[in-house]
Amino acid sequence: MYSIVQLSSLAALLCTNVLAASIPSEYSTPEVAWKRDGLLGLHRKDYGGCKNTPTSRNCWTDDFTIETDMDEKWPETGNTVTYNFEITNTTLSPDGVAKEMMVVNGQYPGPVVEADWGDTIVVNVKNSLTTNGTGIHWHGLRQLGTNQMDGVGGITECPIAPGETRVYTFKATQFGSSWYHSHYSVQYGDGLVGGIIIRGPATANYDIDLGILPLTDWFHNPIFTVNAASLHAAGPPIADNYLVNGSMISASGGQYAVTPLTFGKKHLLRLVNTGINNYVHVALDGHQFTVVAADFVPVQPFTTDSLVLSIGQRYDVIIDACQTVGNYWLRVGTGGAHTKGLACDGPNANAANIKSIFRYEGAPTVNPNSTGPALPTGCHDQEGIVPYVKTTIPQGQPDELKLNFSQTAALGNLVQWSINDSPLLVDYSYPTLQHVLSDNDTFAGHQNVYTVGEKNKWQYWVIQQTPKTTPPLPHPIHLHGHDFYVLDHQANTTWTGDISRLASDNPVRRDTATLPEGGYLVLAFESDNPGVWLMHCHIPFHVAAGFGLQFLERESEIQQTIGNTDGFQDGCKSWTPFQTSSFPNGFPQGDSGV
Ligand SMILES: *[C@@H]1O[C@H](CO)[C@@H](O)[C@H](O)[C@H]1NC(C)=O
Ligand SMILES: *[C@@H]1O[C@H](CO)[C@@H](O)[C@H](O)[C@H]1NC(C)=O
Ligand SMILES: *[C@@H]1O[C@H](CO)[C@@H](O)[C@H](O)[C@H]1NC(C)=O
Ligand SMILES: *[C@@H]1O[C@H](CO)[C@@H](O)[C@H](O)[C@H]1NC(C)=O
Ligand SMILES: *[C@@H]1O[C@H](CO)[C@@H](O)[C@H](O)[C@H]1NC(C)=O
Ligand SMILES: *[C@@H]1O[C@H](CO)[C@@H](O)[C@H](O)[C@H]1NC(C)=O
Ligand SMILES: *[C@@H]1O[C@H](CO)[C@@H](O)[C@H](O)[C@H]1NC(C)=O
Ligand SMILES: [Cu+2]
Repeated sequence: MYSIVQLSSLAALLCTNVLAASIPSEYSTPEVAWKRDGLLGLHRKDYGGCKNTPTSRNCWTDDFTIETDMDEKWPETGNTVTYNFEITNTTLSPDGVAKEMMVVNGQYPGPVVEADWGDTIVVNVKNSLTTNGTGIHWHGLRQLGTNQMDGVGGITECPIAPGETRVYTFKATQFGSSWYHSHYSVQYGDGLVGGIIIRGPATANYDIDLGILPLTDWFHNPIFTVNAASLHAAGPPIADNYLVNGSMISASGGQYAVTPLTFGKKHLLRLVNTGINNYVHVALDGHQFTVVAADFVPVQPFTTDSLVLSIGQRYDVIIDACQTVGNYWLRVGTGGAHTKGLACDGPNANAANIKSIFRYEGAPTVNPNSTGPALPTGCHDQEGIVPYVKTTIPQGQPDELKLNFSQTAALGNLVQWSINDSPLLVDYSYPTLQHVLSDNDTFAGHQNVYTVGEKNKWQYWVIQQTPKTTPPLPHPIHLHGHDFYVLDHQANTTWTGDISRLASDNPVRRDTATLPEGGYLVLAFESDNPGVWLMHCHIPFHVAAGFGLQFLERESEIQQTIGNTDGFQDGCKSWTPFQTSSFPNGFPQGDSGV
């Protein structure tokens, strides 16, 4: 019989050995240079014959590996995966407190959309709500050539009217982890979210895929009510609780989420911040995370005790179940002040007790008694991220997007976030894509349309806030239709125009990154996807208050690129009568619409 001491030293030895495992060397090939319009990079040569197994996760199928630049190519599997979503109004109690929610197929979180890299995904979305439209955005999916499938009411579609169905069809050109959510005002905050898994290769090996672990702050009041109040309030709303994988305890009951681990195995866990207001820090007692992807971008593996995620961000991590068989807490901490305050977004009434359980197979069904160091705080992006496929970005001068904040006493202290003095406001019944299809280049004042005309060129933008005109808050910036490169970011500083500061050698690339408090974010993307693409702060209360803009990219090519627009046209035919005649007191848009 082993003593406790022997057991734990055995475990420690096993941990060391397992962590040392890496991509098998027999598959490593020399780095080669590649180039396409304006883009320079290095990757390894693709090769055939290597199969994706627990000891060769870098392989996928013939000619596609972790080295493949997924902006350039992806498998043509010829396969289609189909899901049927029905959106309903349902009472559920994720933390023991009953709440009227809006969910997919009666469940929360919604069903996980799973596909292989290169598959076509079809989702039939039926709106069975009575008094709201809806529309589903597939966060981070590039939607190459399928702008009308991006799911943003007032931009790429008219919302789906009650009783109507919309078919979203798009290709999984990327692989990794993400989530889908309603983009209809703040609706996703009431539960209209779910995970997306696109199976593909990885930069380190694992045995078991645990799937998505969604993390979100949680309001007991209806989210439209919380939003209406926050549009007239001086500080951020305080969330009542926080959910891990759709579950938490509260004074009214509920339960901690449980994730199974198998001793001696390495587990891939897909962390997603599906939240509403909070940055989160996450750590698992007694275990480290080996990070292999940030958003949809594979990264050089690195090991860390904890991770920070802004809303919309994802990390794929490998957890080595090499500790004594037992129960371990996953600890989740919000970004900053746990009371009402502006220093860092996201106070939470349950901040001191946000946890879930990781239970080894064979461990008793009890709460963990494990301990761990205090979680870091702060609302910023995770350090240490190096994209696996390398890219060099030429330096270029960014155009300025000036962020401003105002509260207007005459309008009941109405809060507005503006970009170049204009808070975003979309027209659900006349989306931007309809402008494009009917050759109408006259945009309404607050559509915040920025034209990108060039083909396959780098587009540089700086989002600037100043401590004098905006409360010093960090904002998670998300761009649709593209990954972007983070070239520079500074808190409490004004961009000087010095382009020698910009990162050019393999900068961080992802679809959501932080604009630091009081400062700026310089980003670049390649104009390789004709369409109308929203860029916005992913805090629903902020984008509802106007913090968003649209890139109208290569307008003259959009119609031809997207092809058949019947679904789009039918959507507007059924939406417009709902919006104009179902509300005796007028349609209650109430905010930016997205
Ligand atoms: C949800 O159901 C309630 C009760 O039937 C109704 O009052 C509310 O308008 C519905 N909400 C939506 C968005 O359909
Ligand atoms: C959506 O439905 C909620 C009730 O569930 C209502 O408060 C809100 O005004 C509706 N908003 C829109 C834009 O349809
Ligand atoms: C999340 O919850 C679902 C439903 O209970 C479960 O099937 C899944 O394994 C859980 N995921 C993780 C990572 O714990
Ligand atoms: C923690 O729980 C395990 C059972 O899961 C038990 O064997 C151990 O004695 C407990 N340790 C402490 C310090 O309570
Ligand atoms: C910000 O908005 C305020 C109020 O509308 C205005 O007075 C100020 O000039 C704006 N500042 C900037 C830098 O745009
Ligand atoms: C073009 O769009 C603008 C803004 O939405 C609208 O006011 C105008 O009526 C439209 N023009 C035509 C010809 O439809
Ligand atoms: C930015 O300025 C704010 C307000 O003056 C201050 O609280 C914060 O610590 C500063 N942040 C950084 C990263 O310097
Ligand atoms: Cu924001």
